[in-house]
Amino acid sequence: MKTLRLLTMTLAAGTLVACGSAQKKAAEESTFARTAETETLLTNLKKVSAQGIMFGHHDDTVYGIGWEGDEGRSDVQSVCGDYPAVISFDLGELELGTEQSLDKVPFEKIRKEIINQYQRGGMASLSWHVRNPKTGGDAWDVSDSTVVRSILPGGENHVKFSGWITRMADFLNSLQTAEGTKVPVLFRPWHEHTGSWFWWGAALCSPDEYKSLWRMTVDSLQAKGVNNALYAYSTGTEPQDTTQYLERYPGDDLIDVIGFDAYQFDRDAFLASMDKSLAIIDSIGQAHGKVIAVTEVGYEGVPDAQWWTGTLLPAIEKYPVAYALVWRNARERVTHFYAPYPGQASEKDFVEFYNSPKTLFARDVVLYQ
Ligand code: BMA
Repeated sequence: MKTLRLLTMTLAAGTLVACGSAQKKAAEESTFARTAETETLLTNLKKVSAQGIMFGHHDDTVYGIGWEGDEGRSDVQSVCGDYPAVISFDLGELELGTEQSLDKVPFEKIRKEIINQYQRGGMASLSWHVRNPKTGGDAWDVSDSTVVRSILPGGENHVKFSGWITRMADFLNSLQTAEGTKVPVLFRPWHEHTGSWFWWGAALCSPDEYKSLWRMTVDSLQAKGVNNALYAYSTGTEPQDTTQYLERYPGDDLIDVIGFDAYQFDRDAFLASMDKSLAIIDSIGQAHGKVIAVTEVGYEGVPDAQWWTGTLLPAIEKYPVAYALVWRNARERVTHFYAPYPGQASEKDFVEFYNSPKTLFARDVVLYQ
């Protein structure tokens, strides 16, 4: 079934070639345009949900349960034989100029794995648990409610934060293959802002300040030559309707993918909130022509042996979701994992999930042709 889908996607991709060269020309004409590969990725993301839902996993190839840094290793690949179609990484603490992220992954390794993921035909998504530029605390430091204002133009931390953005731009610009092709990525900063656990959260800044934060971020990255990024806006499950979802939306000109992050604690509550949030993004996605995704999802420790086909798949399959991504298998906190690994209780069910014609892994997708 996977082979059949691959063929369909290859045929569909064939029709994109002509379009790709037109985009390349457009990209060359404007300093701020995106590279042809980035435009092609966006075009294919818009089509992919007609083929299935891409599976994603955070930090998939950098560590897992009982291992760290093994070349080519992935808990997901060990269980089902293929890599996730989407792998996300977090760039928290890149802004400090240090060598490793807040989760102790060397940025050099992240750079390498983003390029590897591109070369296997999948997508990389990047979140940013950026430190608090005012207090010196971490992303979760919500002790001061003027941080966003302080980094906007005219604010006392604007110059400092501009330096942090420069480091981000340098990293994004450095994502290049040996042949010099810039690798497209999905950048997903300022996430879960409808809650109030990060310094950019709902109770910590006004809607206008939040929107300005986004505009400043994208404008600064583009001004520094970042032309290989798509941008994702992702809330928590707080919005109850489309108006609430869009209250802090920075604008169609800035955003390519809209999504939300949702975790299971109680199954019924999870299913209800998935359905509510999916209906919201589906309706906005159609009205605004945006790709929709479940940007983070999961059930910590996956204690339900049938969770993949019994809960996750039924929750997402009714909607044209491009991808659903589960959080990390923390090697340093062994109960903090969201994907199966060999011997884990949901391993067999995950293989069924993988075999479903509705799910897509790295070998199933054509994103750059
Ligand atoms: C959280 C947890 C933390 C981690 C953070 C950023 O959800 O996994 O341990 O530091 O994400 O990756």
